[in-house]
Formats: sequence, C-alpha cells, structure tokens
Amino acid sequence: PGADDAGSVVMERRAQRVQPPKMYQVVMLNDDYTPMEFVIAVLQELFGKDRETATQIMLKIHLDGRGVCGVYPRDIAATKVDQVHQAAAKAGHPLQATLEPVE
Ligand code: NFA
Repeated sequence: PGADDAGSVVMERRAQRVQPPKMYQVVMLNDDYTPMEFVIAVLQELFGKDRETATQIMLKIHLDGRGVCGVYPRDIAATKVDQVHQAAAKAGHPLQATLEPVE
C-alpha cells in the first residue's frame, strides 16, 4: 500500500465519521381504551409537543390507527418507547408505541 492508499483510507474514514446516525420513528398505535387526554399529555411530556400539536397527533392516531410522535437516534427512540409503555402501564392504559427505521 502506497501513499495514495493511505490517503484514500483517511478520506474514507472521514466520510464515515460525518454520516448522521440512522434515525427511528416512534410510532404510537390507536386503541379503544386509552383516554384522549392521556395521549395528549404523553405527547407533551415525553415528546415535547405543545398542546395544539399534541392534539393534532393524537387525533391523527385515533383516525388513522397510527402516528409518528418523533424521530430520534435508535437508543433515544427505544427509551421513548419504554417511557410510553411505563407511563401507560402505571395509569392502567393499553397504549402502545413502537420503533420504525426512517426511510
Ligand atoms: N381511541 C382512543 C379513544 O377513543 C384515543 C386514542 C388516541 C388512543 C390515540 C390511543 C392513541 N379514547
């Protein structure tokens, strides 16, 4: 391997470093039992939405069956899903959320 090879390796590694992390949608699913106000509160408290945006997302989920709550790197998205499930379980609601890779 000569100087050119070393240079290409350096440039390749630099290109790798600047790649943004793969992103994941946190998708919330509709159910028949979780109160609308609980969903709005979760969207405000865990996903940083204002009340109006949270209401719009909640209604979208209610009408379409699913909706995106936010997009995050994988570890953060997984933590959000856990937090939704923990908050729902503590309140006795069946609310579910899942991760999906963005594309
Ligand atoms: N469908 C629920 C109801 O009518 C509201 C809801 C919205 C639940 C979004 C889960 C997600 N109470």
